[in-house]
Amino acid sequence: MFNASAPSISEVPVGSMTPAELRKKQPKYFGTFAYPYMNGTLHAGHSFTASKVEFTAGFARMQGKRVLFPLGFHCTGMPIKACADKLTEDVRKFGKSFERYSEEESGPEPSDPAPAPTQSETKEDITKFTSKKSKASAKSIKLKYQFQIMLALGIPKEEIHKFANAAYWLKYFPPICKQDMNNFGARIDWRRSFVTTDANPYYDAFVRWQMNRLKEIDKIQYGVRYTVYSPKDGQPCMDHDRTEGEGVAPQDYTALKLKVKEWAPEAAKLIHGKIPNTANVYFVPATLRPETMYGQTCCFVGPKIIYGVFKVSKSEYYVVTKRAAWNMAFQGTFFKSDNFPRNADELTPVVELTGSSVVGTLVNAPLSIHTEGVRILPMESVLPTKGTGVVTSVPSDSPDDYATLTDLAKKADYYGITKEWAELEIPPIIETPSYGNLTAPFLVKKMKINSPKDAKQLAEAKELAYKEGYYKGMMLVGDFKGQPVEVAKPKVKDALIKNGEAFEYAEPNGHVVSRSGDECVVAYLGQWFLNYGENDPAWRGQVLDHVKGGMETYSAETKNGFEKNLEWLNRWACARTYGLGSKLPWDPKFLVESLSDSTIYMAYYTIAHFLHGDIFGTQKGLLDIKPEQMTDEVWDYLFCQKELSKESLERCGISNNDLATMKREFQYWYPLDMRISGKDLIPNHLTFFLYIHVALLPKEYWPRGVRANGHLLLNGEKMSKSTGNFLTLNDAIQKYGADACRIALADAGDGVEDANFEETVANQIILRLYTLKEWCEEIIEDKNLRTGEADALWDKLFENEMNTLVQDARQAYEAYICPLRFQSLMDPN
Ligand code: ANZ
Repeated sequence: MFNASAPSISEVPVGSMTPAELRKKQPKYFGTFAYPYMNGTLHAGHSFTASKVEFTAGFARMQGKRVLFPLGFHCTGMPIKACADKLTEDVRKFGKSFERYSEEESGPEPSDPAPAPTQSETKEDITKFTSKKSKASAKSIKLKYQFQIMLALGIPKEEIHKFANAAYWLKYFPPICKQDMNNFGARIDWRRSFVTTDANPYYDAFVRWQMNRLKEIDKIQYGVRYTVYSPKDGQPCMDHDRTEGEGVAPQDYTALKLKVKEWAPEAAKLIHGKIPNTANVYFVPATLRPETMYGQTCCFVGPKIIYGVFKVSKSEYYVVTKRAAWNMAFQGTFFKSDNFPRNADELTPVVELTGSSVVGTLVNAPLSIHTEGVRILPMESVLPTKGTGVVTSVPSDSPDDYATLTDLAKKADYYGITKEWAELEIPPIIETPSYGNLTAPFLVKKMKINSPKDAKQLAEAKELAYKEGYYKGMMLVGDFKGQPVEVAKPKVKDALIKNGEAFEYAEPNGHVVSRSGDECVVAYLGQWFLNYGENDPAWRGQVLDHVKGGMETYSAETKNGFEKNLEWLNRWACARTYGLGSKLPWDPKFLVESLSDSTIYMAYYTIAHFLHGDIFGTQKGLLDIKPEQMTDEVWDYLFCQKELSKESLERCGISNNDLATMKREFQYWYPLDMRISGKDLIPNHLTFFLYIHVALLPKEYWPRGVRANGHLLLNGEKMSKSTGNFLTLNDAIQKYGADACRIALADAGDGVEDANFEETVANQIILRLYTLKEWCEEIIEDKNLRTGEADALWDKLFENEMNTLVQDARQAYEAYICPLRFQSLMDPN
């Protein structure tokens, strides 16, 4: 009963009714949650998500529907491979049983088995894993080596070396996951399970098919673009590969080249003999407003910031922060793309200078009306963590610049500068309807900003100035005079770049740390990407329409989350060089990235059991089909509802009957009724899931519903390995038993807001269940009870009461709320 199948083609012959009619005649329910990542065991958070499918599936069964609740095992991506590689290193260092490791090298060894991260948690770095003793004695133990983490996972020391082979993880964890889910009482159809990656050749064929098709319809493209990148890993670092900085994207700047005409005396001394006299040195500010460059009157540096002078070529040097130079190193400035550095030591400045030492330097500012040059001046608010740490100043349009310059001129002596340097003429650059042609001075005066330290007001003024300038401004000077700013901006930028006076520069718009602990940069890379977002508006429009129109999201927050995300989500790099996965069919040096191979695998569940009898595809499935028979055309036929040509039919060698049998399963179970996952997957996995369904499948088979969960708290607090407030699924079942766990999870919450697993509730439930059982047994034993017809008034009242409860429960389930407040159970009165 828990291994349901579609009505067979002998029961309901092909063509005797449409798939929709069949689904109506014999109702079905197909629910899935995100397959868990196999670098560890399941925890209570997984069980919470799983319980939503489990309960809705159970309800559907009681309504007489056929129900499909399958589960696969996700192995694609970096984490398993990264841990296996670390273990290889540990074994090399300490021996097969780590016998050469001495205790003093690291802290104490943890004794408790503890869980690994989950699919929705893969951002967490399992190398930062800390063990739990008990909540009271929770103490974080830094585990330096991967083998220690494995010990913490409860793996015997002698076994650990086997995990140095990534394939071993795939063998080890899936059976544990299955056991835990079975112990939890989840009624999963295990016949349809599989591991991802090329470890299962059928799944591999399925992934290759989707990649081929997406490329053919131009949804996958190749291009050079800015990507968040880990120098240490030597590859892009996407959301799932990060321990910090989820959602952080590249920010593009125009990097302007301000040639030094005359060094300030202190700087001149410092660079003396280090840079050839004939070379040009440039201060390189990063700006978002190239169209304002006509109005530059000086250039700011942070007086305490340390800058490097970096050699670009024999005749060219740049003054920027080391951080900016490191980003530039991956954008073609210092290194070629086939020779990117791995280590920051490979990029050392010729000389380091503090900001204060360069104050007074005269530089030539491209486009500025001050053709005789402008000065480098100090600005306290320059951030060392943004742009190049060099900021060109346009007081006509930047309130920060105007406020700083006013202050510098007022207190020139205090700042140790010549007053005139801060008093260059401020030319009008942009005409705006609201603030005139000197936006920044206007706003600074209007908002009564008296000092460059009025950070909050300045930020507000900056926002107003930027918006007004961009959307309503008109150029008053330069080659694009009379044109709107919006139009002129890219033209000015292009012209500057063409003249060799600027170049593009990008950096992450926030702090990003990779799982390998590396601070990420932005690289300019050639790569394969899924063309999500604004560059394919028709595709995005279809997805948006489906979210707004056809799809059940169970809550307004989830719907809004999708709508917002669809607005900003953009191209997604879908190929990698490091990790486990399926190879890109047309460029096999790349692997399909982990969020890109997991978008329509729910369709694979519908036929997996026909293809293979075990998760690796080594045993025959219900039909005798070899992986190589699953050609792209066969997948098209099964899922995209395309005809199979005579040649394709011959080429695959699968019988018509077998093909029809598989297609029936897909057409019956699809569309997916409910996909469920943590709400943190809305911005990536769940949106990709919609995009790819819409791109590949006919509308009839697009997802019917997506439900997003809140995070599961444990006893009202965030679950966290480092605080010890953590519960594996196995622990929970050992402690409370499956029934109490299930009820406590049902009681934990239904919405997008955080849910809460209360251990006291789980405990009380055990008692209540016990009392209930006792009471039932007692009543059954009671010989004094009346027998005969149940037609007395009390019988009718009792029946009526039961019917009301059934009705209520049904309504609650239909509204997808677990009706399991268990009032009567929790509150026997
Ligand atoms: C010239 C300019 C003219 C600018 C203008 C603004 C207005 P947001 O939008 O916050 O990203 N900037 C660049 N690097 C900086 C740093 N390290 N510390 C402080 N400010 C920095 O700001 C981008 C703008 O912030 C850049 O564009 C730069 O000033 C400044 F009318 O360049 B602008």
